[in-house]
Amino acid sequence: MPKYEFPKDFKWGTATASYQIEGAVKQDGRTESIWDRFCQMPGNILRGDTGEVANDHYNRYKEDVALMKELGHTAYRFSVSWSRVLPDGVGKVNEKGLQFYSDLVDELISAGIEPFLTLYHWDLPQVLQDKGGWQNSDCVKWFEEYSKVLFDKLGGRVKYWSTLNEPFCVAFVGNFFGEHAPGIRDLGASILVSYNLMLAHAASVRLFREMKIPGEMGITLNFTPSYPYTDSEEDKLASRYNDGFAVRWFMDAIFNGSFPQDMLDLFKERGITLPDFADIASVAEDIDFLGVNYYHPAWHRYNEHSWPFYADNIRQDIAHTDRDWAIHEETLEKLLIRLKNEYNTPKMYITENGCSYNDAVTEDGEVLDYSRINYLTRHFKAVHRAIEKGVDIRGYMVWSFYDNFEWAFGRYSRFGIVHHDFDTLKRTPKQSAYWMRDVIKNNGLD
Ligand code: BGP
Repeated sequence: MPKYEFPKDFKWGTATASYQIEGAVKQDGRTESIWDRFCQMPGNILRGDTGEVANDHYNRYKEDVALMKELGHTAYRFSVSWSRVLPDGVGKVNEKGLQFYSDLVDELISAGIEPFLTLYHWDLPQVLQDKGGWQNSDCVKWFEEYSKVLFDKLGGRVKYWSTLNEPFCVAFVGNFFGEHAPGIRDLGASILVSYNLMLAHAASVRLFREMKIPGEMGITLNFTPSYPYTDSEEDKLASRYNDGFAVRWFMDAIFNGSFPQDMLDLFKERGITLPDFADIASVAEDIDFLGVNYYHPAWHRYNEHSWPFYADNIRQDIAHTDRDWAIHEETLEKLLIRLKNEYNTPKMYITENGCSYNDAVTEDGEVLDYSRINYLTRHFKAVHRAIEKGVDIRGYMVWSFYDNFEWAFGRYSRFGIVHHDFDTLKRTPKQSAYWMRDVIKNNGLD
């Protein structure tokens, strides 16, 4: 028996997202998404990279599923490209595009791998963005229609569904920081987007229940917990605002049907015109699970000139990954316990966790990513501690299956446990993939 044994039937695997791996952007009737458009604008993506080819997963999914099986995976989290399935955003279904996901799901099931499907992982059809995208309140209807197409086709075969991946990134990284598609920099607009996303999420959950789709429905949030840099009251305030932004904003909406009052007050004080949030209470639909994406925490120091949260992000003198993300697994343990205690969360899955390192294949054809094994060991154990303390966690999906198109960093940030050569498209399992195969086999680690 391993020293850190996980619960029976614990799901182990990896996560990916459609635009990051599929490539085939013009194949079989897929139309442009906001990410295809965003990548065309110079300066948006490191060294001008795009997801045009990425891992060519659309044409190589069988090979990929076979490799997952070989590596012992029992779960796989992926997302659907909306513009592949509904090229006009709404209306006519593209049967070929939809069939791809049906075939992928069959392939996974016959390999003994449980599919976890995310409806929306950031690649909105450009035609819908042209109508205002998530700022247009019609997006709730659009998302319901899109959800229905997938429930109809895959309901029963897919048992784990997520509405959205990281609404924080969709709303704020895409519409406030402007670092992701659609590249808007407007705090007010991003708050409206966050509200509409929550309404769309809840509408999709209700539809799932009405259609009596068997299985579980949830959502995936990303968390960047904040610590005050010092014990001063000012630093605590700066940290509290960042916590409101990066933890409580969506958790309060989903579990309490409200947005945090201190954040609403701050936004008003900062002169932001807020929506009326008339339907926010309806967001608190029961979900079956919460997907937790966690990479790193942040430390905040008060700065009266910093807009809008009065905070500067301070780098700590601890180990970081090559994306300069602090390695701090205690935060994950604390976060899971806190989510349970403060929100009475249902069961949770770690739907993303992992690290980027500039891995290369050696002359002997190996990838010796010991730093990743170290990172994952520390985080697996932290999750194990949270489970021992009574948090109901049912699975762990590492980001990512293979190196892929990492959004603004393109191919220049490698998160995979499988190495991907972007020129030859060759997949090479890294040492971490073999190490994880043993963890899965033993359902734990020492
Ligand atoms: C999450 C996304 C993933 C993945 C990961 C890595 O925010 O859900 O799609 O990309 O982060 O980080 P980054 O996208 O910043 O490279």
